[in-house]
Amino acid sequence: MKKIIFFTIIICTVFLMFFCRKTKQQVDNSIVITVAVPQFSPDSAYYYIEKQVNFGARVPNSENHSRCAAYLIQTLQRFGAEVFEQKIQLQAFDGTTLNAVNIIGSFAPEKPRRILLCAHWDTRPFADQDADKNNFNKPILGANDGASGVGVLLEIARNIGKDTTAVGIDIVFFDAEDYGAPETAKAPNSNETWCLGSQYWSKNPHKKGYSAQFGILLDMIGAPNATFFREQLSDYYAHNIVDKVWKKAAELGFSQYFINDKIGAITDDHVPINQNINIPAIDIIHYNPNNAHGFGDYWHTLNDNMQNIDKQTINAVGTTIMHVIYNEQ
Ligand code: AHN
Ligand code: ZN
Repeated sequence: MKKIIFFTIIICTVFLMFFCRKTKQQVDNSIVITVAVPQFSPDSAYYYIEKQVNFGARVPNSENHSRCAAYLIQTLQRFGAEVFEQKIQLQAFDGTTLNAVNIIGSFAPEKPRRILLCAHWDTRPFADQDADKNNFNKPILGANDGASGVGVLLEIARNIGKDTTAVGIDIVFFDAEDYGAPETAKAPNSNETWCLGSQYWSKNPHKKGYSAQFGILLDMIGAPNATFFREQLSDYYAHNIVDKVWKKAAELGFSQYFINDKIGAITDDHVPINQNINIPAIDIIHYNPNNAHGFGDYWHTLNDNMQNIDKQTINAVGTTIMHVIYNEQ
């Protein structure tokens, strides 16, 4: 009988070790806490990406854009988040008034210690990097540039709704990131024409006095064999967060995606977060050093469709973020 109990315990332990990937966390020199991290599902994340792409291009002021907003709000609510809809009118570089909406899903909103996870959900109105000049004024589907970060965050939201994290989590989907002036427009201060939704939110957060321990931005995180580097402004404002995330990715065996080398500054939603609301925030963004513009071949082209999404890449990013947030106390 004792033998049976003994073997049952051994088998259960092995089973648990195999199915729940746990990570050990050193709290001080003596106590080691083991945190169970739920399994990120790349299939589920892929589905949330495809759902967005199936609305068509999500350019502000379009019908597709409104329908996608409703889907994102409803999905966050279904996962148990408290959802804030920040409806705003923003001026694009060309004078167009954009009816934009930042969508915020808060988990455990009463907790004072918080982590901000974000991505932009709009897509670019111009495929101005397309090989065919006739496509320059066509909107992009943004499977990677837009939907990938949002899809991975929805899958993370689904998990948090079931198994709560020790800290509170705010998931923010920024609008009007990608309505920036094309190079041909020769707009003055063209950097400021990007990231309009996050510029607004960082000066007018959904809650007065809002803050978080740190922020992580996901941008173009779904392409096959994507590479993420230590972006200069992330390293400048949030060096220890870059370290934390890249170290966790390496522990999990994802070093072929998370490259421990530095690259130059990228204008993205983490910049206003660092500069205006003073939350140390990093950008995880696909960078390709072989391209003159620095991004993937699909970038701002009509090829940014579902063929540009790879389950292994979204798994690497989603699993890494899950391990980071579940280990935060
Ligand atoms: C600029 O093109 C200035 N920044 C890249 C940020 C971006 C655009 N991310 C996605 N699309
Ligand atoms: Zn873009």
